[in-house]
Amino acid sequence: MRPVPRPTLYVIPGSHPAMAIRRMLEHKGIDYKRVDLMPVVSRGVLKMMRFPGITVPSLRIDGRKISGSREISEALDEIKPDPPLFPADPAERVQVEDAERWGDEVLQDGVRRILWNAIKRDRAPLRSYLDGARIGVPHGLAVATAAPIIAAELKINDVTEEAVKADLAAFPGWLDRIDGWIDGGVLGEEQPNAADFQIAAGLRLAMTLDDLRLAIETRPAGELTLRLIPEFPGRVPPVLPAEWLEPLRADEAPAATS
Ligand SMILES: N[C@@H](CCC(=O)N[C@@H](CS)C(=O)NCC(=O)O)C(=O)O
Repeated sequence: MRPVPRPTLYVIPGSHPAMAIRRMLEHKGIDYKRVDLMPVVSRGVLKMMRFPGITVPSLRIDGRKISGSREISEALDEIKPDPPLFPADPAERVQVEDAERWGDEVLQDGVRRILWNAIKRDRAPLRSYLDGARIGVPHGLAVATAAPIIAAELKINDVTEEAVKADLAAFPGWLDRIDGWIDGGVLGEEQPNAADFQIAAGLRLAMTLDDLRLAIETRPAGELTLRLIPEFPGRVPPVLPAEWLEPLRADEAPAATS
């Protein structure tokens, strides 16, 4: 019998959905090999390897090629049901799937836009996201030559000033929604589910920005995030315009005492 090859996970350093899948694999005790790809270049590589999508995370496992964090979380439960990433109860499962979808479509995209806008303002912190990554070129060189990649990412992800301002204005509401799910038992139970990992990864990347960290870490959402993902490479010192951050600052203010 031929040995079964180790699953291979394709990631981009600093990718939050890729981190969600890394933690899911670890949670399930699935040994895997990680391949770090450079952003943008990743698209061509995944296409060449005939993955169904051109984004990370993409996973090769049991002879299957799967792209997309939600597709992968579903497949992982089929491949190794224990511990489960989705509840057995159908109504509870729908709630977790809804939260996971929101974490993917709203939070994930918003945090990605905020991060690339910050990197557009100051490219130096990009190097900190490469900690521990093997991308085939020296990290200093990668950052020094990153201008075309940054420009492409701003375009690919529609990172307009308006969109980022709107994301930051919406952020306190996103945190309220997540805290509400924790309160209602959809997130934050002892056994983490797929939505826990998806949302914690989005918030964990957001917490690498000094501009956002305080507003998140003081809340139940922040506690959950640090419990599930204590380590995440990268740090961006304050760089976003103060007026864009006002909605978050208002949220951070301690309750008034009379
Ligand atoms: N929402 C999808 C897409 C993920 C996605 O867009 N990943 C980004 C990295 S966070 C990517 O691969 N971007 C390609 C690039 O940067 O060139 C998922 O959760 O899998």
